[in-house]
Amino acid sequence: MRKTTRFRELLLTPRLEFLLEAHNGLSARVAEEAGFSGIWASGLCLSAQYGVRDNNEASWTQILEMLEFMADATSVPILLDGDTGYGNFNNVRRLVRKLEQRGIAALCIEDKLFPKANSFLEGEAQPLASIEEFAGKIRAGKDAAQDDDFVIVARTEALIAGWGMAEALRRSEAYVEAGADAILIHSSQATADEVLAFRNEWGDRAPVVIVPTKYWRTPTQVFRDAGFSLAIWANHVLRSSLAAMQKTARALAREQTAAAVENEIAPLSEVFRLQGVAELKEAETRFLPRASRGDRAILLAATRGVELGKLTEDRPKAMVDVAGQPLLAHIVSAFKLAGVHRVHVVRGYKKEALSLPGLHYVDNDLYETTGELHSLALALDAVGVSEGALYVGYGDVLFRRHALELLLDLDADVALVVDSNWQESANLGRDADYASCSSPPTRRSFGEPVRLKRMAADLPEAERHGEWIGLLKIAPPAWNAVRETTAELLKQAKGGRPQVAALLNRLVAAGLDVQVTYTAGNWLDVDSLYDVIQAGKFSAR
Ligand code: SPV
Ligand code: MG
Repeated sequence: MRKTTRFRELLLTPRLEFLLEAHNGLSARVAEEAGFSGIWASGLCLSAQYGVRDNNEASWTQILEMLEFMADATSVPILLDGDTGYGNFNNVRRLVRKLEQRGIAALCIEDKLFPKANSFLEGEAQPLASIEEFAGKIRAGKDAAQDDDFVIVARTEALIAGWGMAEALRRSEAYVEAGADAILIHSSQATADEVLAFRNEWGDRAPVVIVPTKYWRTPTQVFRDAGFSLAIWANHVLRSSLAAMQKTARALAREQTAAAVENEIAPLSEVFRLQGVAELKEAETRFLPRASRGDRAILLAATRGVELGKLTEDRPKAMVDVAGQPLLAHIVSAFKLAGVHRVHVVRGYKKEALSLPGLHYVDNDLYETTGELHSLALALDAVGVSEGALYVGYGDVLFRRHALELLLDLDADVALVVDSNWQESANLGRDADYASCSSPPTRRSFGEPVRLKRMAADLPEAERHGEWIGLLKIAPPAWNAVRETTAELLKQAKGGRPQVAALLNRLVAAGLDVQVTYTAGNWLDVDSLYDVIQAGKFSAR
C-alpha cells in the first residue's frame, strides 16, 4: 500500500493514532522500530538538529534533503511540518510536488506568516495569515498533488495567537471548505481544556490532530474519549538525544577517558545494525565480483630460512629486506592489489619479529618439529568459514599480480598456478614441486581447463608439465574436504612433516577436481642469498 494511502487510513481510523517526531534518517528509523505507524517531521527539530532556530532559517530545500533520508530509512508514512508552506500558494504547489517525488505522505501547513516563529515563543505576538490567503494555499496544494491520497493537514494557530475559540472554528471551517483533509488545533496551554473545547464544538466535520507538548499531563484516555484522530509527540526524540549527548560530552570532558561512558552509550554494533550493514553484506554476495567477496589469504611463513645465514639470525625469512621492505610486505601487497584484503600469516621462528600492520596472525609454536601442513591446519582453524575463497601462499614466494589473478577468475573448487618453465629451477638445482597434469602447457592449454594428476619433487622428467609456484585456491565447496584431508594426513604423519603437495595428491586420489592454470614465469621463490638479490630486481620491475 502507498505511504499516502496508509497515512490517510491512520487519519481516518476511529482509533486514536500516534505520530512520533523524527529529524533525520536515524531517528526516523528509531521511531519506526519502536512501533510508530507514522512520523512527524518536526520543523522545530529539523531546525534544531541543524543548529538553527525554528524561524525558517534552514531553507526549504535543506528540509527536503533531510526528508529524503528519512523516507529512505523508513517504510511508514511521514507527515511534514511544512510551517507556512515556505512562501505563497505557488511555493506550496512546488513543495507538494517535491514531497510526492520524495515519498513524503502528507503535509501540514499553518496559518501564520513567513518567516514563522515557534508557537511556544511569544505565541500571542505572532501574526496570522488572512483566511482567504491561507485557504488559497490549501487549494493550491490539493490541486498540485497527483496522488489523491496525499493528505494536507491545515493547522490553525488562532488559539496560540490569542484570537479565541470562535476564530479557531471559523478558520478551520474555511480550511476544510478549501480542501484540507484534517485540522491541527494547536495550544500552548498546560491543560487540554482548549483543545477539548474545540473538539467538542467542531464535531465530526473533519479529523482533528493534536500536539500535547504542553498539556502532557492529560491522560491519553481523555484524548481517546474525545475522539481525536492523531496525537503527535512532536519533539521528544530530539530532546532525549540532546540530554544524552550533553551527558556523554560532559563526562568525556571531565574524565578524559571513554571508560566513563562506554557502558552508557549504544554499542557500535547497534549503529551498524540501524545503518543496514547486514543488507549490504548480503548484496555483496550477489553483485560484487568474486575477488571482492570476503576472500582471504593464508601465508605460510613459519620457517627460518636457514640457507640465508646471518640474514635470518634475528628474523624469519619472510621479514628479510627486499628493496627496502620485508619480503612479506611485497607478497601482501600483491594480494591486496588483487582485492584480497584479509591476510592471515602463520608465523613460527622469531615470531615477535614478524609483525606488519593490518595482518592477522596465527602462531605455529611447534614450527621446529612440524611442517607446512601443520601450519596450514592451524590457519584453516583460525580463518573459519566465510563467503569467499581462500588463497594459500608462502611467505617467501614472490609472484606477479597476474599470477594470482589467474586463480581469482577461475571457477574451481581447488586450483593452483603451475609454471611451464620448470627447466629453470631444475637447472638451478633447487627444490621444486613438479606437476603432472591432464594436458601439457601448449598454447591451447593456457586458459583451458587442465587437471592436476600428481605432484612430487622427484617426478620423472618425462611426466613434468610444470612447477607449482606455491599459489593455491580453495573455494568454499572444497573447504571441508581440504580440512579433513589435512587432519588425516597429519594424523598419519607420526612425526613426519607432510607438505601441501601431499594434500593435493590425496585430494586428487579422492576424486576431487584440482584445476591447474599455467603461467610462464611471473614468480620467484626466495631460497638463497642469490634469490634475495634477484628478489630486489623482481620487485622493482
Ligand atoms: C514542530 O514540531 O515543529 C511543531 C510543533 O510545529 S510545535 O513546536 O509545538 O509548534
Ligand atoms: Mg513546527
